[in-house]
Amino acid sequence: MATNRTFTMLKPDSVEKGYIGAILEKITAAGFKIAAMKMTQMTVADAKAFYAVHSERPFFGELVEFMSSGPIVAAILEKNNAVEDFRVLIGATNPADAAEGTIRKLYASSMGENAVHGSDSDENAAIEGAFHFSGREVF
Ligand code: IDP
Ligand code: MG
Repeated sequence: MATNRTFTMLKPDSVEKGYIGAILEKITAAGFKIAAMKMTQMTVADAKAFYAVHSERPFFGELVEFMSSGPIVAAILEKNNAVEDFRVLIGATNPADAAEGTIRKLYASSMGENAVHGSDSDENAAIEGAFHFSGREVF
């Protein structure tokens, strides 16, 4: 069954390059409502915990270093079929493979520094949202 919420992060590359406004505009123009949002920075320990599922992958160290390197914008987004529709909006992990008009095609520079995170399942959307937000921060 389709859920109505997903979780995203505008990654450190997006924040550093000044793309917060442009990316949020794409997200809201696509019909997502913002249920929670904050600028924050993950510690190395936070990034290791958030991406624990990837701990055996060869890029894990690079990923943890990058994701803890600067501020991010974390958000919970609401829309019918949110998880699947948001993955379509952001495009493929590697921006070279991302479809025209997707956020990664427009704003990502590499496989690692790929502008945005999007949850891959309803279950992970709930886990990832709870990682970053307390109950009083979600509307
Ligand atoms: P996704 O973000 O499209 O779901 P995942 O396979 O879940 O992609 O990988 C999580 C993140 O790890 C990616 O968004 C990217 O930042 C990073 N990553 C994935 N594969 C590589 C790689 O081969 N080299 C460097 N970083 C990678
Ligand atoms: Mg993923």
